[in-house]
Amino acid sequence: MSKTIILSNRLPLQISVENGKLEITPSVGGLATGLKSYHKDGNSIWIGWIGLTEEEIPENLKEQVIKKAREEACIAVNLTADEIEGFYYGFSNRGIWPLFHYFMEFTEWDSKHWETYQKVNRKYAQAIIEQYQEGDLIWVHDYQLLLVPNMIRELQPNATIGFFNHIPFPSYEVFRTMPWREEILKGMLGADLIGFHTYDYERHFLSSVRRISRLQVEFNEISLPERVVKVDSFPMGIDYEKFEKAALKNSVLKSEKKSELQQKLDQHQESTPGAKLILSIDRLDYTKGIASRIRAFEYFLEKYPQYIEKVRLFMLAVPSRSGVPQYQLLKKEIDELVGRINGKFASVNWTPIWYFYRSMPFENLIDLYTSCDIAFITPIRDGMNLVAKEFIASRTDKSGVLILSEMAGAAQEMSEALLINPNNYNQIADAIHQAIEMPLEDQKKRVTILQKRLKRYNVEKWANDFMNALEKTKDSRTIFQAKLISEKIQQEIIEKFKRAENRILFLDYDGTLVNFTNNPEHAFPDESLKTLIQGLTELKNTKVVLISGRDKNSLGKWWLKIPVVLIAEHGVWIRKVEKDWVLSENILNNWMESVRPVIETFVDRTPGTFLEEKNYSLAWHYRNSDPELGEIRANELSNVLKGLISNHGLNVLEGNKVLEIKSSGVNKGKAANKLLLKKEYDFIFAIGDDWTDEYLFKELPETAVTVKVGMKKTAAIYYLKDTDKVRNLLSGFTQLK
Ligand code: ADQ
Repeated sequence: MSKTIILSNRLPLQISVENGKLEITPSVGGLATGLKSYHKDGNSIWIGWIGLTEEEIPENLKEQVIKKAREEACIAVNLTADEIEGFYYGFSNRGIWPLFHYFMEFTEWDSKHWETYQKVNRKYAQAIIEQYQEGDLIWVHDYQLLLVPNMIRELQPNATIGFFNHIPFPSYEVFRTMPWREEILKGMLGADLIGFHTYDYERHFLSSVRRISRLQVEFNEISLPERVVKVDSFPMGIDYEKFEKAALKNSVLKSEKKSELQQKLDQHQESTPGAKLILSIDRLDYTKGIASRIRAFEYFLEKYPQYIEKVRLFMLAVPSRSGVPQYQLLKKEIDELVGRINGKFASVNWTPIWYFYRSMPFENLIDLYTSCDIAFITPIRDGMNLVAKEFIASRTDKSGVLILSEMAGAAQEMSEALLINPNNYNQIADAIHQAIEMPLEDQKKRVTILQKRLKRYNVEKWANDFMNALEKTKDSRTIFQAKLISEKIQQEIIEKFKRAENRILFLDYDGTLVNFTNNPEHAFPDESLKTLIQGLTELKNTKVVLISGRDKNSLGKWWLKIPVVLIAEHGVWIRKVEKDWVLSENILNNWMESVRPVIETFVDRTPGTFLEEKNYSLAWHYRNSDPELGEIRANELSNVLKGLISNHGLNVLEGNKVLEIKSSGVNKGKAANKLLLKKEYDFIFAIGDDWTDEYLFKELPETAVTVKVGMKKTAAIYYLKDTDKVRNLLSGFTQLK
């Protein structure tokens, strides 16, 4: 039975050695908490690090560590102290983490860390390969393992691999500053499905793929030569029921059964009736905006002094990444800030901030979530933020107000919260004021709507949605694979070719026989291509037709001495062997005068684009423009032109990074058909890479062998990956001589 293999940097459990014995505790952190319930219920194994370096595990306990992990369906990856330093503290947390959260001033790029990052990613990939069996689904998590998907792909090309990024993906302008940006994207693109929390992160990622990897992106699909990668957003939910149940249980506990913390909280409530408790919980991380939050709280007390002695901020910061200098500095900054503000406002009976720097057991988290009046969560950047969701799920009496930063991914689903900009202290102060004064009815209304949504989009749904989408990528791959020309299919096509008595080959030029170049004039045929085509023309009863969108002059010049039929400008011109060019249709070009200026304005507005004037068509090329701007402008121009040319017998053709306007009576399909009418062929072959070739594929009889170059939607029967494979197939034909 096939299984799911989950891979994350850390396992959902942490093993420590206490007095020579192994202790197991659950890991904190969003990912571990979120996925744990999925792992528990499903047929899955989880691979990751256990939190102890190889050096820290005593020799005599090593076997036991493996066994303990196994009991939880976990496989431990062993990492040395050096590896943790370079891979985790170094590249992941001093490079990727600050960059992806827009803290560019904190990024440190070190090639040694990068080497370790690659080495450790390979270790994780290897651990997967050892467990992998055909049919398994692999789900890789987060920014520490960005290279793993492609490393697995290299070893298991047919594996189904999903990748989920738990932190933001920054805009192209930020991402491009990374020294190893191409390698990182290549690593991620090894996956079949890439998931983000929000559409914004997805959009940023696709934009980087377009601009840096220069790959074709259509909506949310990226076309690689041999497969398609799907990108989507899956906002992560929480184990709603777990929080709801725990909160309900808490609410009926007798006072002597209550935790020490809960008793303290109750005492506070009793001693200062009417006072409000504001809760703040995060890992101690500069992205969480803890220091700004404290300053904003200070600003609030200054702006609304009537709340002095009536409001308290309960701040819980979980120790995190204390091996990274920025985190040590932050800890110091927060200690000082809390000290200063408490000193400034405290009275005999009241301190404004209660600050705790430690992890807390789940029961105490529930105590806090249920006892406070307001949750105050103001990250500067946060991929999602589960604390905000957990707070809402725990409010079983539907009271409470959530103040949430609009920079958290969660804000996109939680518009009933009081959304604030974490840098705007005035707005935050007003939000605290509004939260304190909010009537219960209003609180209940907001919490009810939020709960309904969180209950439905819980972590289980999140994981299932992702896994279903991953499963579906299998289907599309089967379609591509079935049609991909394997050795065997290639042999069959060649055999068919051999048996035929009259053959005709329609070969597109750019992107099919030669690769694209930045300047179309540089894509002239090399000697080996000329030899190949010459070879084809020398075969008996074989007509070779080069059918292209190019102008007749370049084609004619390049193929002067080789006896091929040339069709230029998608069928406007035809040059038979040893004949002159003939206009194949009675085509008008008087429309050009009015369309040319429109295209020229687009050339002016879009750097890197140019207008090509052919005899009977105008082409706007945007291959060299900024890819994103190019696509936007191409869409715009296409719309403008379609409006302009309707009822004029013209057509806008969308080619590979080119828009072409020409008479609608002309296309490659019609041009090819004319040749087919004159003679019977028992082997018709057509190959091409873009939309203009689709006319050809559709027009030809069903018996024709039609081949698309690259994995894109097509009416062709087969695919080939690239121009090398095309040449290889064609040279198979020539070997019949
Ligand atoms: P984190 O940055 O770790 O996660 P978050 O989503 O808030 O942030 O998750 C924190 C988790 O730790 C919560 O489940 C919370 O209950 C738990 N926790 C907090 N304080 C605790 C304490 N004192 N003791 C024990 N547990 C505590 C990363 C991204 C987020 C993203 C998640 C999930 O940075 O943006 O939401 O992954 O994708």
